[in-house]
Amino acid sequence: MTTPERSADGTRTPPYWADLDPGTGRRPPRAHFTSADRRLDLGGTWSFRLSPTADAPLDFLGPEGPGGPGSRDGTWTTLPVPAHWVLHGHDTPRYTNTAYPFPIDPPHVPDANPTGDHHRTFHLPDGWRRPGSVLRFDGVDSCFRVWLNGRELGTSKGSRLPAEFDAGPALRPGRNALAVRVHRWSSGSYLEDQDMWWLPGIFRDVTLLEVPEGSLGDFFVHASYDHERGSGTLRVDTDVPAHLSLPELGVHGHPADRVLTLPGVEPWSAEHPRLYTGELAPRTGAAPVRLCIGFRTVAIRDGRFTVNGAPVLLRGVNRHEHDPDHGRALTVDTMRRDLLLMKRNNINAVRTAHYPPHPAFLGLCDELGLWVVDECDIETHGFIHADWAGNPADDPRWRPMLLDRMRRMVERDKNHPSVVVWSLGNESHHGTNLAALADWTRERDPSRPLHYERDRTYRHSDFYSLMYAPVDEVDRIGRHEEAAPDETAGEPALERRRRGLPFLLCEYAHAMGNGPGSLTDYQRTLERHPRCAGAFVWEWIDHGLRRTDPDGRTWFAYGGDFGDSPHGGTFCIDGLLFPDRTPSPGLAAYKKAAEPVAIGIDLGAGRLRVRNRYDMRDLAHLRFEWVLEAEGVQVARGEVKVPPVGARRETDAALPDLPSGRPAGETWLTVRAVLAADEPWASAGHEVAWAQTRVRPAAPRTRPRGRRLTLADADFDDRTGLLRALGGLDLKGPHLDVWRAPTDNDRGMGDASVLRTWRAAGLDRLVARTEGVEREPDRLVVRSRLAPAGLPHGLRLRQTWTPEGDALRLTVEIVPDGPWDGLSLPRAGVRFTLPARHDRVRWYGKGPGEAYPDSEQAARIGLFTADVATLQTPYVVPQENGRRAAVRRAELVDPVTGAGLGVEAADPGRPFGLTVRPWSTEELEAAAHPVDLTAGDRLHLHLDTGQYGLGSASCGPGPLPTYRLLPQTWRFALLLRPLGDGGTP
Ligand code: IPT
Repeated sequence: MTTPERSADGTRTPPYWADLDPGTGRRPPRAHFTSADRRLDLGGTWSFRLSPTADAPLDFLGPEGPGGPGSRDGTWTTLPVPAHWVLHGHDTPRYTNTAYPFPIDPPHVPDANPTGDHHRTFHLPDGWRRPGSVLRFDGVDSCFRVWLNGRELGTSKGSRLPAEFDAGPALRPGRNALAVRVHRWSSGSYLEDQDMWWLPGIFRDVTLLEVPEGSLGDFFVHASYDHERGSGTLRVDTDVPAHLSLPELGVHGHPADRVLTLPGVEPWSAEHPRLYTGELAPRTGAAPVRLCIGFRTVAIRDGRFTVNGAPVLLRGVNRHEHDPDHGRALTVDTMRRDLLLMKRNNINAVRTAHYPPHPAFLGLCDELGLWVVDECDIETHGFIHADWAGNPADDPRWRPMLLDRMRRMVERDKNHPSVVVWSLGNESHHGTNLAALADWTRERDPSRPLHYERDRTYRHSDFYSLMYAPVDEVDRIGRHEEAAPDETAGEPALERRRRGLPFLLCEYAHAMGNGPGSLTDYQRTLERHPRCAGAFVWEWIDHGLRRTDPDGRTWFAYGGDFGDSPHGGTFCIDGLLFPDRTPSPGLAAYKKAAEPVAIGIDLGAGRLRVRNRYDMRDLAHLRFEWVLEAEGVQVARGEVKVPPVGARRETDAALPDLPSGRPAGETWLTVRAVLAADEPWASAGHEVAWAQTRVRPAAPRTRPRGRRLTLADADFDDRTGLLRALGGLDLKGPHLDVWRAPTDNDRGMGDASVLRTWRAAGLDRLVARTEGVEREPDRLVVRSRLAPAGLPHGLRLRQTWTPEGDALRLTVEIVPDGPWDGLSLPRAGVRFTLPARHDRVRWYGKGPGEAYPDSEQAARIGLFTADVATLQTPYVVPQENGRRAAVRRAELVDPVTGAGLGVEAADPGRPFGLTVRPWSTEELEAAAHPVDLTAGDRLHLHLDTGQYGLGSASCGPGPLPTYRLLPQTWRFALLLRPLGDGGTP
C-alpha cells in the first residue's frame, strides 16, 4: 500500500498524497452544526512520530498502537492535538511569501516529506449508537490518511476545510484506536501557497459524532429580509423531513421546507446582529438541531453592494489565523478576542484571508456582528515564478481538487448570516477552473455575490476588486473613470459588466512595520463614492512566532529565523496587531479613520455637525460628551444632546456655552461619542468617535519668574560650537538630524524604494565641516555644512543661541545646498543626548501614541506623561518609531531628583516632533529584533520640524505628495531650559 505502484515504463504513479484526488472515503460536505446527540472531542495528548519521508512503515494502526513513549520504539513521543508539530520541537516552521518551498513540479512533491504519525485510543461512552457515527477533522495540514481500529477510513487534502468519514463500521464498544498519518507536502500544497508559515499537523478539532438513524445530516437556511415590507421569509431545506420552531416568532413545529413569511422580524446586520434561536426537529424523532437564524438579504443593486436594501461600506481587515505560540491552532477565546478588538476599533468586516477560518469563528461573527467575505483555501501564487505555466487554476485535471474546496467551504458555512460574500480564493491568476467554481457556487447559493480579484475580466466576480490601488485610483474608480483593463479589450459586453460592478479594495494599506499611512485619505475617498463597497486593510496580525533567548527574553521570529530557506523574511510581519495581539499604532489610526460618526465642530456657528456613517443604525446608542482643556488641563465638561439621526444622515446640535476668559492658554474643545450603554463587544463609555478643535490660541509668553539664563550658563565647545552642558545638565548637541532607521515602507518593494534614493544620496552618511563659531556676549552662532562623501549636495546648518528669560533660545536654520533635484529627506531636525536617568517624559502636544505626517489622526492634543521605555513602539522588525507630533513643550526629568530638561517651541504655532530613545538611530537600524537593542547610558533626544510620511510602499503606494519631505529652507526655534535643582547652575 505504501510502495508507489509503477506503470509499464517504470515511472511511479503518484501516491495518494501527490495525486489529483481531493480525498477518498469522505462523506459529502455539509453544514457545520450542533445537534443534541453526543459528540466526543478527540483532542488531547496523542502519540506522535515524525518520519523524514512519506512512506515510513505503517506499523502503528492497530489498537495496540505504537505503545507510546517509553516503548521499545523510541521514535514515538507525545503531541497535543490540535497542534502543528513544528511548533512542538519537531522539524521547523517555514515561511515563504510566493515561492513554493519545493520545486514547481506539479502535482509531485519531494521525497523529503516530513510525515507525522498520530495515534490515540479513546473509550466510547456506554450506549453510544455506533451505526452512522461520523469522524470529523476540521483542519489537517496538508494531507492525511486515517484508520480506526486498523481499518482505513480514507484520505483527504484541503488543509483549512473539514473532512468527515463514516466511523460506524469500524467503531467498537469500549476501547478504540485512532491512527492518522499526516504529510507535510502534498499535491494539495500547490493550492495552498498563501503568504504565511507552512505549518503541518492536525491543527483543528477532531470529533466523533453520534449520528443515529434518521438524524438530520444537512440543512440550508434561507432567511431573507424584505426591507420594503419589513418582513422576513424563511425556508430550511433539509435532507430528512423536519419541523422548525422559533419560539420568539411564534413558530412551533412548522414544516421546515415550507416558506414562512414572518412580518415584523428584525433583520440581521453587522451593526445590529439580531439572531433568532430555534430548533430543527427531524420528523423521524431523531435529536433536534439548534438554529441561529439571521434574516438578511444581500443584493447588488444599481452597481451598489446592499444588505436589506441599504448600501453597505465594508471597513475591513484581512485576517489570517495566527497565534504566536500555536500558529493556526486557535482557541475560541483567541477568536473572540480578535472580534472584540475589531468591533472596538470600528472595524465592521473580515476577509478570511486566504482560507475558511475555524468554524467557530463564523458563529462569533454572527453573534457579535461582522460582515464576512469567506474565502476559499486556494492560492497558487508560486506559479508566478513559472510565468503561470501549469497553473492549477487553469488545468482541467485540477478541477476536481478546486471544486472540492469550494464545495466544502460553501456547504460548511452556508448558514451563517455574517457570510455575505463568497471569495473563490486568492492570487491564483486566472483560468477555466475558476469558472467552474463560480458556476457551481452561483447555482448552489444564488443569495450571495462572488468575489475574485486576480482575473482582470472579473467574469467570475460580482465585484470589481483590486489590491493596493493608490488613493487617486480609488477616486477614479469611484467616479467610474478608471482605465479599462487590457484583459477586457475587444470584449465590450464584459467591459460594460465590469464597469457596472461595485468596487472592493480587497487589500490595501499594507500594515507592515510603522504605518500604514493615509488611512483617512482612503476612507474619505471610499465614503465619497457609492460605487465603493469598502476595503480591507492588509492585514490583521503580524505572523511572528514567539521564541525565548538564552536570557529568558522573548522575541518574535520571522522567515529565516529557523534557518528555513528559501524564505520570505520579514514580509509576514505586516499586521495591525503585534503577534501577541497587542495593538500596534496602526490599529488606533484605523479606528480613527473608520469612525462611524463624523463630528464637526463649528465654533463660529456654535453648533456641532454630526454625520452618521453607520449604514443601518441611528445614533441612539451613543452619548456625546465634551471637555474643555486649557494647556491640557480640564476647565469644564458636559454633554451635548444630539437629535435622532438615521443611518447615513446628518444633524446639527447646539454647542454649549463655553466658559470664556480664564484660565488663559491654548484651549481645546474635545467632543467624544461614547457608548451610552453596554454592547456585547464593549462597555458603556467606550469611545467610538471624537473630534477636537482649538478654541483659543496660546497666550503670549509672559516674563518668566525664574532665574534668568545667560550664555555663560552653557558650556560650548570652542572649536565645534556644540553644547556640552546646559546649567548643571549634561546635554550634548545639537547635531543635524535628517536620517531615520528605515521603516519597512521606506524600504519599499522592488524598485519602489525611497530608501534606495536616500542611500544613493548619502543621507545616512553626512560628514560635517564647521564653517564658523561666532561668539558674542549675548549670541553664539555656529555655521556648518553637512554633506556625503563624493557628492556635491549638502545642507547648511546655522544654529543661533541667544538667552531668553530662564531659557536659551536655539534657532535652527537648515538650507539645502547644491543639486537636490528629485530628492526627499527622511526628517529635518536636530538631536541631542543626555544622561539616561532623565527618562520621565511629559509633553503637551499630540498623544498619547506615536504619530507621523500621514498617521497622525489618532493622536489628540493633550498633556501626557510616559517613561522612555513606553515611548518606544516595539515593532517586530526594529525601525523608526515613537515620534510624538505637534509638541508645544516637553520635559525630560529624572524621576528621583526632578532635575532635567525643558524644551519648548519658541513659537507655539510651530510645534515640533519629539522622539526620545534609549539607543541611537544607528543602533535601531542595525537591530534585527527588539531583543538586539539594549538601553545605553544616554538618552537620544530628536526634535524635528518635519518628517517624511509613512505611506504603504512595502506593498503599495508611497506617501501622497503632501506627506513627502522635500528639500526646502527650514527655520525653527526652541527654548531649552534646565529644570530642577540638579539642573540649575
Ligand atoms: C498580496 C497577497 O494577496 C497577500 O496574501 C499578501 O502576500 C500581500 O500581498 C502582501 O503582504 S499579493 C500582492 C503583493 C500582489
